[in-house]
Amino acid sequence: MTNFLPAEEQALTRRFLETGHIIAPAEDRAALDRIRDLLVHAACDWLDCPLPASPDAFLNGIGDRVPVDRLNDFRLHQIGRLNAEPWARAAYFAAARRTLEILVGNELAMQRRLNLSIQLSGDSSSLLPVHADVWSGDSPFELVLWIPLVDCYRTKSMYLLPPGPAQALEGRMADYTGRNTDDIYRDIEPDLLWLDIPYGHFLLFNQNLPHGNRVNQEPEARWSMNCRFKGVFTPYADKRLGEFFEPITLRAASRIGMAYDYPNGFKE
Ligand SMILES: O=C(O)CCC(=O)C(=O)O
Ligand SMILES: [Fe+2]
Repeated sequence: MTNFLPAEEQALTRRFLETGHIIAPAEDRAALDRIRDLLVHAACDWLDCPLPASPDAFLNGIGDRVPVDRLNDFRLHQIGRLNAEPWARAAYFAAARRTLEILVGNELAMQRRLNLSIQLSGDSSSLLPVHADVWSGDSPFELVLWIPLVDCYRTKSMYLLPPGPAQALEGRMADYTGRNTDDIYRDIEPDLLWLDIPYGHFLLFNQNLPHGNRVNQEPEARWSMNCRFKGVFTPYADKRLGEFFEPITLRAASRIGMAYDYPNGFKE
């Protein structure tokens, strides 16, 4: 295969293909801090409390202020506030723009809503069992940009099955017919990568690989955001352009081509 990518882009590509993910420092740290501040402000409005001296300690300790039975209300409030800010998606993109351009493309479609996940220590009510997004209506051309708002490690983070074991699992998938996802989890557990992602970093991963989370056994709350990106002209599955995805970096030639109509009565 011809490959005119510069050497450093080829190296990143190889690493991503081999491991199914990249963890790297945010490319625009101020943009990420701005998102975190927005969520801290929104939380303080909901809780009717003063702004904390340490956003990090406040977010990690949110379980002391929000009871589990109000967690979903709280999370929906936070997501609403996040997506109401016109700048938030641009800031999210800025946190990993260069890496997305190398691994996905420079004409991108981005999910229209940012997702937010909050997992309190010991809470089993909002777990995602092992899955690949592509198994349930996502296109195999999408990557997920996952950004934590607190340090995420061990069970406070998510796990990913790397490409080798994932391929082996796909080969014996028929064996699991009629069994549940816990059976799959038990079988793949020794091969799982628990991704260690400190605040200030992003995770970009291949959602065709099995992934998920377990009960957060660490003492603090997990806060993470996720959002999907794909090449704007790559095939779509259930999540459509205009509904779920929106183009964010269309180039001149594409805009010209999309707007072009052959002249009236034109025949070859
Ligand atoms: O945040 C997690 O633990 C899982 C996220 C996930 O499944 C996704 O973003 O596709
Ligand atoms: Fe997923």
